[in-house]
Amino acid sequence: MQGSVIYQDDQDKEYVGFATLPNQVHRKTVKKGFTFTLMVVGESGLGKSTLINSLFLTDLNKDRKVPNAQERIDQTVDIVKHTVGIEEKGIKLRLSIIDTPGFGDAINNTESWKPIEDYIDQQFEQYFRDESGLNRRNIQDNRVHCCLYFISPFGHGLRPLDVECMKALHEKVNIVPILAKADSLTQEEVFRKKMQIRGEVKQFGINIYQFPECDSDEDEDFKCQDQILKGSIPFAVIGSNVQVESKGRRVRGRIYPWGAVEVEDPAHSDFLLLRNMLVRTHMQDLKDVTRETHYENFRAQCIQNMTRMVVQERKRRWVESGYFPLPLAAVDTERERLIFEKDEELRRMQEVLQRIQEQMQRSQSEG
Ligand SMILES: Nc1nc2c(ncn2[C@@H]2O[C@H](COP(=O)(O)OP(=O)(O)O)[C@@H](O)[C@H]2O)c(=O)[nH]1
Ligand SMILES: [Mg+2]
Repeated sequence: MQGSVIYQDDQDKEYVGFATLPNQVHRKTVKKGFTFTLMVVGESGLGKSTLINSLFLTDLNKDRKVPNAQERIDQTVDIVKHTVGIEEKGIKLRLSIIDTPGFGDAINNTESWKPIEDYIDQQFEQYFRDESGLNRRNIQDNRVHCCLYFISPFGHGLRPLDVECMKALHEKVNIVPILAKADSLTQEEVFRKKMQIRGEVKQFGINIYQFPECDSDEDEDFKCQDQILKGSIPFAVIGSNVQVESKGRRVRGRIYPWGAVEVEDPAHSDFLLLRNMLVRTHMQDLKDVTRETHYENFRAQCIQNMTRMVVQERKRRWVESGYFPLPLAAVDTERERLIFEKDEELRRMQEVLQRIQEQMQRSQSEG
């Protein structure tokens, strides 16, 4: 029976025990807690700070006091990181929110998104450095997993600045487009604007976050929810920092002479859809795509740059010493590049080994 696999019947099967693997993984993650970093980006005054307050800072953390009308949010002038620890049914989530100053106010807006792009890169860089260091087990993951990009409800679709900014960021972070201040549009206008923005995203080649395909064996209800989610992009949202009286209840909303709009009413906005997507259904996928696609791109780029620097440094040393082990031109060939890359890897491993030895010696002499 060479080459074939024999599956035993259930009754005489001896359990090896790997069926507990999911539990083990789950327990480990639960113990460590989950982390997630969300960023808001877009023109000034579109309600970014208000929305993140509405999304998380109060709703998920009920002990926090709800600010009253006087405690309005000040204009954001710097990139600010808020971190909240949330615990639900014993599961810990460390949620970081990066609020960015709105751009578009300056006379010259060229590259006004640069500080945001740099911020995202810096987090990758830090992770890359930690990952190549000794303390790999305790790396803090500050990479930005999702960027809510706010689009004005007042313009005609995307502005040139929006297109430029999204294109500067789309290979670094998962962009989820948001149609801001949806209460200023009628239902029909919301529908038409969504269609227009979706068309423009395609037309300008902007890669927004793609929701994963639904598995065919999922139940019908799940598939239906998934369709609604995908059809709602860009999410039309309403934010508010105050609680209002509506139909005898106190809810987060905005009062107008003609009535109250409720942030969490699905008939009024996609707020709940967005929050469920971020927290309940797609948090892990956003993290996976960040790690597997965006961070991987960054890492590959770093290694390429490092190799180039090593090659240049060797060339420089050869020129200085007047010793050429190979024709200089040959150094640029693919084979040489790979050899240098391996050399570098070896050198790094030796460094790490040496550090471990030093540490062991130190702890022996201390003990
Ligand atoms: N109509 C309307 N106004 C909003 C909404 N969200 C925020 N605002 C108001 O818009 C102004 C700017 O909000 P802010 O959150 O500071 O905008 P940011 O500059 O994008 O952070 C404030 O006066 C908010 O009260 C919304 O959904 N609808
Ligand atoms: Mg702000």
